[in-house]
Amino acid sequence: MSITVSEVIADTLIKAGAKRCYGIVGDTINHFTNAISKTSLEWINVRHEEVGAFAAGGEAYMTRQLAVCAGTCGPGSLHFVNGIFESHRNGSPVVLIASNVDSSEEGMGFPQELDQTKIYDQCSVFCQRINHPSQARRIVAQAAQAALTHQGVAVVVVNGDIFKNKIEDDIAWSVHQPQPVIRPNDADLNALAGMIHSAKRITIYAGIGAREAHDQLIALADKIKAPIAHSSRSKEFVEPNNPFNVGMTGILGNLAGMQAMDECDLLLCLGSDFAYTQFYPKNAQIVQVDTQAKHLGRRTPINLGLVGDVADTIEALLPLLEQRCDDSHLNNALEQWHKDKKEYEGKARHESELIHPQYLAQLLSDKADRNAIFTADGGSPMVWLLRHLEATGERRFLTSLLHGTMANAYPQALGIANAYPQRQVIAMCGDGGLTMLLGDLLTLVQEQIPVKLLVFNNESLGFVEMEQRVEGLLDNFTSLHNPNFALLAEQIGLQGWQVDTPERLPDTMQAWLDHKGPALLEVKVNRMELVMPPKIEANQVASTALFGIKAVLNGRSNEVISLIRDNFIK
Ligand SMILES: Cc1ncc(C[n+]2csc(CCOP(=O)(O)OP(=O)(O)O)c2C)c(N)n1
Ligand SMILES: [Mg+2]
Repeated sequence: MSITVSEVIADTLIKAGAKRCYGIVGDTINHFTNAISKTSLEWINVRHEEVGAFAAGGEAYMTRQLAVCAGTCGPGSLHFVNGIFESHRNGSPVVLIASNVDSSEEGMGFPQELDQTKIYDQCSVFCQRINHPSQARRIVAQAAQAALTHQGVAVVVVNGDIFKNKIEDDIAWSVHQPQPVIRPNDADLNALAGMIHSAKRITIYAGIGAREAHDQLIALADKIKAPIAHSSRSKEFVEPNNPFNVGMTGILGNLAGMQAMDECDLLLCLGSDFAYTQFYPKNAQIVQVDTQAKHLGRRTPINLGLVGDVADTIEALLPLLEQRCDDSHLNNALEQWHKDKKEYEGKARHESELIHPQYLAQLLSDKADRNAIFTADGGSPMVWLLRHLEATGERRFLTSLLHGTMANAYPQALGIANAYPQRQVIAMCGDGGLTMLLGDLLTLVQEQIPVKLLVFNNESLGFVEMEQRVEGLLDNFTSLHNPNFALLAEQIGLQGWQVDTPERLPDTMQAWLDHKGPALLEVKVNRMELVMPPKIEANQVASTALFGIKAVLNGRSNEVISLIRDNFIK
């Protein structure tokens, strides 16, 4: 049967489970988008391709199904790059159809020509060109299979003219997605059981690899009386209904999580590739279990490295373990965890005319649906999400924790809301983050995608301001002169609210959440807010004090007073 390359690509993606394709039409992909328009693959017309990449990534991250982006040659396909990096790092199965100039012009410096494979090779699990029209179904099937099974982005580069070619499509290339059991061999499991039996104080550190292992983690923790600390990305999976949870370690973490790791004599890192070497214990034995052997021992020296899926490995390990009775290490950690939670709750109270962002996040947690889906911009919104939003088991969270980009929140929410039209989808935006990619608010309006945007308006690049102050620098280039975001939203067809006093916040937030379509709530939050790490090092205090001295000398003593009052006396 004779069929065009465009039709073959669309059909292969649909058969692999893709529901939506995000992008902007034009020259080299017009035949492809024309083919899509005759299929069930929905085209979502964004205003900036970076938003399209974040949206596809958000959808793919939450559903673990394929989402697609497509772009024109040169700048059109180049614009996806930051959002594609995000998906590459967080493991979302996205396929990017990147196009290039016609084959007859390639290599001649034709306008808009550029080599997409050189760009995308570094942020993909698969990056290939369709060199001959007959390869279309085979290459796209391989791309989809790589994205789904290696968890990341697959890029297929196509010259504009190739899309139009007619081919005989008579070989049934298709996509395979096996679900193997992965566990260490018996000798390795026995070695692990031996280490567990000889240890006195065991802590579990659970990463994103434990996302399917909630019940197994708890069974293990109960058997060996171990507190469970978790990475920021696994919060949504590990925290709910977990009597062994003690929170997180790291700069965004809390004291209980940090101490549970510091004070153990055996640390079990399960499905975690936590990058910050300084937060691993110095005097403990460390065991790491990961499905990828290349991750073993790359963040800290380890005593035993095992290849396994967390759930499969725990299930095979449990019969080899004896029930432990001594729960003193566990109880110490839990005691500290309850203190940490009280401290967070204290910071989230409002006692003055200022709206603390912690209070705002806590109120959101209390009011949002039990199965709401939240995204947060890189910057301080990400911190407030991790510290103050309750994980219920049904709630889902996504922030840019590995790529660390700004402006991810509402673009990711845009894709997520397409995939889950029945659920509340809430984007926690920085004023810097929102304005970086402001244009696609129009897409929310045009497509009537009911994302709820919460803007933390602190009139600054607050996270960086905090970094600069902690380093003892005077804050430079961090101020933002903002519009009234609520009015701006109204102008372009979103429902908008602005709140600047704590009293009006609860009712307004309720009205915003209850609104049926896309809606924006702008809240003027306190600017002088430090993201306090779990343990304040002497050198941080010293350099923050240095900021104080510099600020006073520069006639900014009011700011020093605010900083101290809002962060240390509250
Ligand atoms: C694309 C990008 N540019 C710059 C940075 C560096 N950066 C990290 S957080 C941040 C400030 C974020 O400001 P805003 O969105 O207003 O959030 P806030 O921290 O003020 O709540 C900046 C500039 C980054 N991570 N990503
Ligand atoms: Mg800000």
